[in-house]
Amino acid sequence: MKEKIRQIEESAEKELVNSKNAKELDDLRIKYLGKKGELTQVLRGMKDLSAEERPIIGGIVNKLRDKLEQIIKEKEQQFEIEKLQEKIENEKIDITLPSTKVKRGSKHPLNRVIEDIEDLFVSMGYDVVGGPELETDEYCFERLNLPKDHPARDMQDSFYITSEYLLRTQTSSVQARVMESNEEKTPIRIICPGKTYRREDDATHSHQFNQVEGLVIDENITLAHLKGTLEVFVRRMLGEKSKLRFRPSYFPFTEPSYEVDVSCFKCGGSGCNLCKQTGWIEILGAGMVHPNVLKMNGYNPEKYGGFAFGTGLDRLAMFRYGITDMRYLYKNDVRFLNQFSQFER
Ligand code: 2NM
Repeated sequence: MKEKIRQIEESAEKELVNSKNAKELDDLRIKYLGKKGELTQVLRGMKDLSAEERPIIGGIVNKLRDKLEQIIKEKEQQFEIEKLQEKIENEKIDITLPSTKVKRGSKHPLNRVIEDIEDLFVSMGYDVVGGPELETDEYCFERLNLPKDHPARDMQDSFYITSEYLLRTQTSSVQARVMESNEEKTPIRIICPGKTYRREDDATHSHQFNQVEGLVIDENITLAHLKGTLEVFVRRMLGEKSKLRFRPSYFPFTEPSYEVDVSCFKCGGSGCNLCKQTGWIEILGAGMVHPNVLKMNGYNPEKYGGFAFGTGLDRLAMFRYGITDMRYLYKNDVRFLNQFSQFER
């Protein structure tokens, strides 16, 4: 009996220690410790032993069973660790590999220009205001000091929908609305960016274009306020070295009126193809709000004065990014648009 147990011990220990995986280990557990296992058989055979032998053999078998169970437990732990390590090894991620490229869109050059202008004027206390693109004759012309028979109404050809309604030719219609609806007639500081429409279509003119107009109304507003404001505006948009030149001009809604030139940002003023050798580029119209405009929109011109200005955003975007044909801005060709992802602002 003892010899039999010794043999079981020898082979079981050897086989268990040499087992290579959980399955083999489990098979061996059944082989030795299972219901019909070799060690279990020995325990069954104990009923044939003498009373003196039984506790001795019983003790040996129990000790062996504990020992084998201990080995099995250790092997199980070992396989568990090996399995985990294999998993970690297989699922290892090389964080030094380059990532797959995520395609990102880019902001349209016009939106870049509009957002920059809005940021600048908001930082100076202005509100940004929008209004309808389909306008009435009243807000587009009448309230801006262009009565029905005024020759300036022919200055640009408009898209009339009916005899009363037209697509707005400038965003000053929005400003007329703001002046009118401000019932307390308190000071105003606004810019109005938006789409405007005229009947023309070539490389430098589109039938639809984008404008921003500014309006300030308060007591004691002078031309100096206008000049200072436009200087900040233009320097931010086209470079801090920019100089401004005011040329007397005519608009029905302002008096006096000016066309405003900026020193050429390509040659610095010495003359080149962009400024047609003049050193200057026209970019803005501006002036002091006409007393009639103030009066018609409910402001007392004895108490209040104001300045206004307007500029084409399309031309500004073209200057800023070196775009040669305005129509590129409206075609949405991705080969054109992708080029602007390089610009920070
Ligand atoms: C320009 C040029 C000069 C202008 C005038 C007004 C208002 F509302 F006061 F009448 N808004 N915008 C104005 C003045 C616009 O654009 C070239």
